[in-house]
Amino acid sequence: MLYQGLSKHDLLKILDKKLSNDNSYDSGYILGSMCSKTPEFVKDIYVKYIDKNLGDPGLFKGTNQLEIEVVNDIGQLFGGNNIVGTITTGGTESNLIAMLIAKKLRPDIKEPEIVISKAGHISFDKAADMMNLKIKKANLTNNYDLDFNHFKSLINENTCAVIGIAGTTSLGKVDPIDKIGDYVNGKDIFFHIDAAYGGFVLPFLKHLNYKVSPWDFSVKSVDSITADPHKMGLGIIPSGGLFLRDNPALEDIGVSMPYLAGGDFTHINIVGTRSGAPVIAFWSILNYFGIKGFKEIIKGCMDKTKLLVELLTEIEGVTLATEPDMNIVGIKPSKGRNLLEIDQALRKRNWMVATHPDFNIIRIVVMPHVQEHHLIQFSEDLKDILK
Ligand code: 0PR
Repeated sequence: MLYQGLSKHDLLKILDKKLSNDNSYDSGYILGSMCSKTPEFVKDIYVKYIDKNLGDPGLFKGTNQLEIEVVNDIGQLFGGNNIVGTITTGGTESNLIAMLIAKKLRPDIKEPEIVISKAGHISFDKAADMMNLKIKKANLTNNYDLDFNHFKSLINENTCAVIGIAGTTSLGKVDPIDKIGDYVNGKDIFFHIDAAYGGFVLPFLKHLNYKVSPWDFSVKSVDSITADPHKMGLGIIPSGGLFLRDNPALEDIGVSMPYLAGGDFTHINIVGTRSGAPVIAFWSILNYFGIKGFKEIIKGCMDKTKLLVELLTEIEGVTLATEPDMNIVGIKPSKGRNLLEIDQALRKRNWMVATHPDFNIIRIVVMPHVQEHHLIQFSEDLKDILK
């Protein structure tokens, strides 16, 4: 019953009960999520600054400066200088803003189109739906890579944006971003990179001497990048990021809000009122872990990914969809096995994987909360199910 005037003690008791059937990252059963546990140290910081509103940045000039600083630092990490942008509510909002910019930059196109791989995230379908864009999807090869020739063939004079993916949702694959960059170079087409997942993996993989093909602002024609703190950046939910190469044309993109209490401000976010606390939390996370700390976290995830791959090769009834490029593993049922049946059987044993029927794969994301013993138990259960 509502509005009883309960004490904090009673509220917590009731909430603990009501929320008791939520899953926890610590259980190890969440294997298919791209989000993870918030680092413990940042919780106090987040709560301390919880009422900052970046919808009215003139009131919170310090928080606004911190956002600029975070965007700039990440821009540098992504091989850029003079990078502008915003911390958003997630990859969807970042991708929506990027598509809106692309559309607005080409008012001359009557029926604008965007081109993306078939492995593109659903947020681009949402963008197409909301902004009346035609979305064209390029095929994948047998190894789930982008078929670049098909991709190229979809680009025409109505194309306002092409999207390269640096870490696909289903398998963590990276598109040939330098090739796309070369192709669109000199054409008036906005080149957006969706690194919602890979953005906080790839820079550190490079530091760890993994082979990483160019995916960021080091590719000359890249105009913008989505990269989410609330995925591998370990940020608070919600926090996404949109990073843009500074360009005078961007000045006409936002919406001016002249009546704000803190004074005139131009918004480019989809949302209006937005919390500054995730920005403050992410600034803290970056400065707490540093490059060294992130490298260690990514190394841990990659070591566990290798372990999972080894465990899977010993299991009959499934194969690896492809050699993982990052900490995402795709499992493919062997001939005669059914994806959804395997998924159901895993669910009965509490395992929560991500199932992609369109690619006939089960996805495991080896996030920092996933421990070795969870993967060992999972593969034993999988083996047992497939017996
Ligand atoms: N771009 C890519 C490449 C993504 O993988 C995702 C989300 C997005 C954009 C959109 O990000 P937001 O969800 O932040 O708007 N990828 C995950 C997925 O679809 C989202 C997710 C995260 C789903 C945690 C489930 C979950 O438990 O798998």
